This record gives sequence, structure tokens and C-alpha cells, in this order.
Amino acid sequence: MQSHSPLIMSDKVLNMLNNKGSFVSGQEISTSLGITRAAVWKKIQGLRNRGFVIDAAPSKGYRFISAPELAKDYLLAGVSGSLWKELLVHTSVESTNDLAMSLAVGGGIAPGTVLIADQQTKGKGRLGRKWASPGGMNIYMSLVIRPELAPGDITMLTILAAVAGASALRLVCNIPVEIKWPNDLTFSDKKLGGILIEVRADPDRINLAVIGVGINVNMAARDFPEEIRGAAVSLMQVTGKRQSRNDIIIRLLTEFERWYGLLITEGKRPLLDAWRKYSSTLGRRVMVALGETSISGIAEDIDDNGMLVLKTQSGQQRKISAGDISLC
Ligand code: BT5
Repeated sequence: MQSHSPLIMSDKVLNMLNNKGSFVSGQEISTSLGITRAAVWKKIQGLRNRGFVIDAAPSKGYRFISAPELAKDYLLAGVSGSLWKELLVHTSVESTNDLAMSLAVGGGIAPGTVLIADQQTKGKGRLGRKWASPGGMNIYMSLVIRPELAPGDITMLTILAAVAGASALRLVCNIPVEIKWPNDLTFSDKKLGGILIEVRADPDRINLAVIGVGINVNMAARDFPEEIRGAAVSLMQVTGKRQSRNDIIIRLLTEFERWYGLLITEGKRPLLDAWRKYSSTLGRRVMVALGETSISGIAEDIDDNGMLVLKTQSGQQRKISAGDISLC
């Protein structure tokens, strides 16, 4: 596997400051990068003009304070590992999934690319539903990979993204984010985020997967469309403070790579166990909408194919592959 493309010079300066977390002298940066101290100063100014906050103290040097939200170079520098190679940040798109899929199919972007937008004008959920995607506050991103999975294991990608999402949000925000089968990230049964997987596959292999993740980060109640206000929530509402989209994206990509690696090397078991740990669904009575009809039962488990195992009132086991559930 390849590593990231070489960082440009201002990114290297950023990297040095960011890695240390404390003051780094201009001399140290200049020696380490082989540029003059005047050039270091210019790079620092360039970063500041882009919204980076960097402290300077005469005898100590420079110290990184904060990055502007969704700064590509900051995000790339923060994601170690080898899965993610390119990151594209857009101000506004119709749907990051649609754009990522059309670019990937046309060869315009390669697997290992992450496409992020500040706003979506036609953000989508499953089955043609809408995903509310106002600008300046949330995360809308699509991860493009060519997974080493059989087409029958596509559901593992939803499980993987949900586990990566829940663990990233738990780590960054310190709240017990849960997973509601099949694709919701929730807090106290309210929807914090959703996952939408789209693939291009042959009968024997998945050629391309676009993993769409939407997370409500800094939305206030008034930012939600009225019809979902009661059922949706943001991280800011839950934690009582604004959260950094950068930190969440970096952690989510890191967690995704970690769980993906485990899935490939150790099989489904660790991932399914993590899913069970974070699940808000297991052990509860649920109603499953199946087109015109619905069935209810106790959600007992998910099986190796990501199907929900229900025990119905008559004591029968039913496996549900897709659908919407309501927790009773
Ligand atoms: C999902 O669908 O939950 C998948 C959402 C995926 C969104 C991401 S954003 C980046 C990428 N690009 C895209 O265009 N999409 C992906 P589903 O389970 O079908 O849930 C959709 C339902 O959730 C809607 O019908 C609403 O009831 C509700 N909803 C819509 N916007 C919401 C929001 N921002 N927060 C919480 N709930 C929302």
C-alpha cells in the first residue's frame, strides 16, 4: 500500500507545529525543512491568512493553536495510516455520494479518496429519502474504497462505518453514541447521523464502494427541518458545546481504517462484537416495517451477514436483511 502524496511545504511546517503541540523554534523548522527563517515566517503568515491560529513568542518560536474547519492539509496530516490517500473538500455539492460515485466511475478519483462538503443541496438517505444538509455546521462525507470483500458481504461496510462512527464520536465527544440497526448513529434513540453505502459490483467482486456518512455536529434545533426535529439531534445539543468537525473527521477516518484492517485480517468477529457492544437495538422489542406490512419481536442478535435476528411473538426466529425499525 502507498502512503500519502508528499506534503507541500506549508503542510510540513504545519505538521511540525501540530505534532509537537508546544513551541517550536523558527530555527528548528528552518533546519529541519531546509528553508530560511524568513521563508518559515512567510509560510506561517500564509497559514494564518487561511484561518490557522498560530502563536509566536520571540524567544520560543511558534505554537499551533487551531485550524480552520475542513482544512484539507490539516485533515490529511492528521490521518496516519495508508488507506486514505486523497481528500477533497467542497463548499457545496448536491450530494457527496453522487459526486464521489460519478467521479470514481469515470476514473476521476481513485479508491482511497475522501470527498467532504460543507453543505449538500440534495443530500440523500436510503430509498430516495432526503438528508438535511445545511452549510457551516455538519459533516457530509463519502469514502471511496475498493474493498477486499465479496459482494455478499456488502452489509459489513454498513456495520464497519457504523462502528467506526460510533467509536469516533465516543472518543472525541465522550458520549455514549449507539448504533440503531441498520445504519443510524443515535444518542438516547435520537438520530445523530446516518450511513449510506452505494456500490458497483460484479457477481464475484465489489469494484467500488462509496460510503456516505452524515453527522449532525453543530446544528441547533432551529436548523433541523420541522418534521425531524423531534427525532434528530446534534452533537452540540447533546454535549452543550460546539464540536470540532476536523477532530471528528480525523478520528472517524482513523477508526475506519483500524476496523477495516481488523475485518480483513481477523474476519467479521471483532467487528460484529463491537457492533453488539454499541447497539441500541439488541434485547429490545422492535417493529420492522416491511413495505406494506410490519412485524414485531425482540431483536436478539445480528448474524454473520449483518441480518437482524428477531424472535417473534410466536417464538419463531426471523432474519431481516433490510428495512426500518422502530424501537418500542
Ligand atoms: C440515512 O438514510 O440515514 C443515510 C444518510 C446518509 C447521509 C450522507 S451525507 C454524505 C452522503 N451524501 C449523501 O447524499 N448522503 C450521505 P435513512 O436511514 O434513509 O434516513 C433518512 C431519514 O432520516 C429521513 O427520511 C429523515 O427522516 C431523517 N433525517 C434527514 N436528515 C436528517 C438529519 N440531518 N439528521 C437526522 N435525521 C435526518
